[in-house]
Amino acid sequence: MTNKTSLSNVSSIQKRQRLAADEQRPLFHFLPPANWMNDPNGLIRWQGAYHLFYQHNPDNPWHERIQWGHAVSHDLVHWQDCPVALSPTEGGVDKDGIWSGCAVDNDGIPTLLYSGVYPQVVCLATSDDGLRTWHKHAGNPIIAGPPPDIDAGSPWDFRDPFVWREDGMWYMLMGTRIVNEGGTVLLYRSHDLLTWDYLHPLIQGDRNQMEPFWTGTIWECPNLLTFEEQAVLIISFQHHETGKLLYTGYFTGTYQDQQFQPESLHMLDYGGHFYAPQVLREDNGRYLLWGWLWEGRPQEAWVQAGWAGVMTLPRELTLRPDGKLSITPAPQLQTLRRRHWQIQDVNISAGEEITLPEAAGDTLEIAATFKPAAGAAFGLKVRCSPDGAEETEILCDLAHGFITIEREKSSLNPDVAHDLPPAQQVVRNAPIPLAEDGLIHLHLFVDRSVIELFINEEITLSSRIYPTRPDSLEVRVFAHDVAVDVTTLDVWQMASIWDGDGASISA
Ligand code: DQQ
Repeated sequence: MTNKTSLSNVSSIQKRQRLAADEQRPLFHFLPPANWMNDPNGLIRWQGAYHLFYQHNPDNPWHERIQWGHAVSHDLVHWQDCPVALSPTEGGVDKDGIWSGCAVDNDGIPTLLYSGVYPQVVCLATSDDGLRTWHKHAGNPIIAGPPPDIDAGSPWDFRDPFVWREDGMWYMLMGTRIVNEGGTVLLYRSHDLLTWDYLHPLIQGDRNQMEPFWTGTIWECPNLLTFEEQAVLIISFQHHETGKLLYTGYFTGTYQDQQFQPESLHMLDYGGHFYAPQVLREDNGRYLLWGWLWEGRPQEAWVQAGWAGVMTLPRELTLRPDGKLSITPAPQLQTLRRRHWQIQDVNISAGEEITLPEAAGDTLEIAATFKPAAGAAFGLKVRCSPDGAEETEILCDLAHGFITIEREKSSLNPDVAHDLPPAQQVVRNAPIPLAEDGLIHLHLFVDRSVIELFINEEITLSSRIYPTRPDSLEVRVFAHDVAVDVTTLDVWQMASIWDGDGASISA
């Protein structure tokens, strides 16, 4: 059994305590004790516990000489910090950073496959003490670069191994690009995780393809999800020439005989702050997914705050009959629900805006079901100051066919960007997923500077907001020109996953 106490780390508790008074710091989302975090890595369930590794700079709140942070949870909700799992080795092939990768169970040996930089190569590490400490393989790198027939640039881009077992063999996806062509995912095969044969590109992007949206010029962090007949390939898109991280999408399709046949391409999350997710396959065939929520304020603010980057809540992914993903918050999160308010069967007249009596806060779960008439525009407002100077609007606009998180008035801080940069405008407005019953279910989590919105269990929008006023706590429901029926609206105060001093609570 993994020993919970032995994995706790006193200095990480002190770091958390030092930042605990920061009112922008989420209380029920995972984030590191301090400093920088980006992609989730190495998600694995080991002897019942969930292990979450993540791209981490433990020394500063910016992306530099990245290491693998590590946390463990026994309930998927509360996390305990573990010592940093992997750090660069002076003079080694990972001397400049330990970039993204995955974890597998190799017949009882916990094994990490990660990207060493620079140049970008694949490395391996194992643990013999229950995932606490890691030994890098003496023969690293196990893959020294892209295959010779792939022009992945100079220096090449070749990273983010995603590994699974299939018919007694190991398979690996690698994110890369082909110069002047587009982002690409390569497929490899091995019998022992150490010696790898390159098979072929699993999928190749076209840098000129604009529909349904542009997929950039390099593809990162591939994840292959297999369901009975269908498969889903998740990819994060970057514009290599500007270094701009764009957004994450997924291809529906089929995977058979080491070939992926794409059918359609969809956005995985709208909202503009979500990137580089990774999945963990549960024994019941369901997938859990975490993504990185980056900051929506300038780097000077990260430095001042002493931290940057948050993990999403765990999301459950299943396959819908149309081959697309159904996305819902993991049900375990319900254990954080505390004080509860509810309204039922209320008609909001055209032009009306109602402040919910008592149901206010900066750590809330809200589940609202609307029965809209055609052409209605309605929604919720959260983190509202009583005078409306600060507010964040979740707008469902049926006439124009989109749902958005409007952040124009989210923060009175003039340094906070109110809108997304041009390259990301495609994730600003999400299409409205229509349910057979015509209802719209908004499932919203507000956690101080984080908003995660799930719509009809299909579309998600994740955003960052930075209200400045301590009284920006009210919740409102509104209708524009056409009245709307609110069938039910539940609000829960959410408990913190850390104790009063900001330290981890044992699960
Ligand atoms: N982040 C990692 C890379 C990955 C990128 C570096 C995506 O491995 O491609 O921190 O955010």
